[in-house]
Amino acid sequence: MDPQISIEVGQRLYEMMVRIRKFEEAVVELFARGKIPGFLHTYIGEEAVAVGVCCNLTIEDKITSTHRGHGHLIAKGAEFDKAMAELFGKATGYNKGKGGSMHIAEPDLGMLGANAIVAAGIPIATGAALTAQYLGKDWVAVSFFGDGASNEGSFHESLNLASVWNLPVVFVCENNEFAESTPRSQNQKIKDIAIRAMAYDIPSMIVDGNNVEAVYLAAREAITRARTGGGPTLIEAKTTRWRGHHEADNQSYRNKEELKAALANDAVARWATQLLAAGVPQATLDAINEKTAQELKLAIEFAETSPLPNPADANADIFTPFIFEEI
Ligand SMILES: Cc1ncc(C[n+]2csc(CCOP(=O)(O)OP(=O)(O)O)c2C)c(N)n1
Repeated sequence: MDPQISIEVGQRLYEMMVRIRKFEEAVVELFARGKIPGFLHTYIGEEAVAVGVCCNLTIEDKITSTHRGHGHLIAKGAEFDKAMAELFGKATGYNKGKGGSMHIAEPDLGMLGANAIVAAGIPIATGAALTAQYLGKDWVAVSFFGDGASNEGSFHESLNLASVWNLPVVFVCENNEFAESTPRSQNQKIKDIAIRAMAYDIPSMIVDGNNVEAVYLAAREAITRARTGGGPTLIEAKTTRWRGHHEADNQSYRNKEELKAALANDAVARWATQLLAAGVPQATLDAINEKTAQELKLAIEFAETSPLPNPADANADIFTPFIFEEI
């Protein structure tokens, strides 16, 4: 374990990864049983990225997420019960069941939203960083997005403005080498996405996204730079998506040997090994797993027994209700 990381932080990193892993494993099963409507894109295999970054953030800091957003939400401090209820489409969810898996948001946690539109969170984070600068707040904004998203115009426009205006924003590219079923080699010629930052005179870092310690330390540097007036950074985290693009995708296009190697390179197991070597007792890790499993069990019961939203409330909490009234 790197000496810059205390045992306390190390355990926190482990706990947050376990929280995401267990939540995602549960929703996979619940989705298969028809409990969760819509599409489900899981974050299994990528936990170390959200956790390594978000463990450096305060509740005031803002993040934007993607269609693969549960991990970011949990890493930013979400409670399982309201998150699970939202995925079930229940009235007790974070967004009263109107957001669901791909549009879940909780501004009180600084989580400005998952987003079904690829790359749409990047300008939102950039705008949040502009807000901080304009209002003289010391929060920073972090945008999580995929390798595919880095081909979108909004990625390039956001990096350009963030650079020109020296905004307190960190761009975190979760490079899992796939955009849906398309391998990156078919839509990008560059070896590393980090190189794109050079075009905007933004510093960049490449990290092993399966090494939570490496992500944590890289993010700490980038977030400190942003918070102290040093402007934006692009972090490229090389990671692996374990499951299909979404739960209806059987991944027939994937190289099975590569996938097997990725499963053997599990960030959660790797970090557990490091913690044990640093002297953390196995019983402590077991207790974290047990506590998380208990909380999850209660959250599933809460979601199952919660009411669906009242159709009469369909126009509440939205910006343009009159449009729906006129239709
Ligand atoms: C603007 C836009 N274009 C296309 C899509 C369809 N789509 C959904 S997810 C996805 C792939 C995104 O890949 P990446 O950004 O690498 O994220 P990952 O799924 O790998 O996490 C695409 C093309 C979309 N939702 N929005």
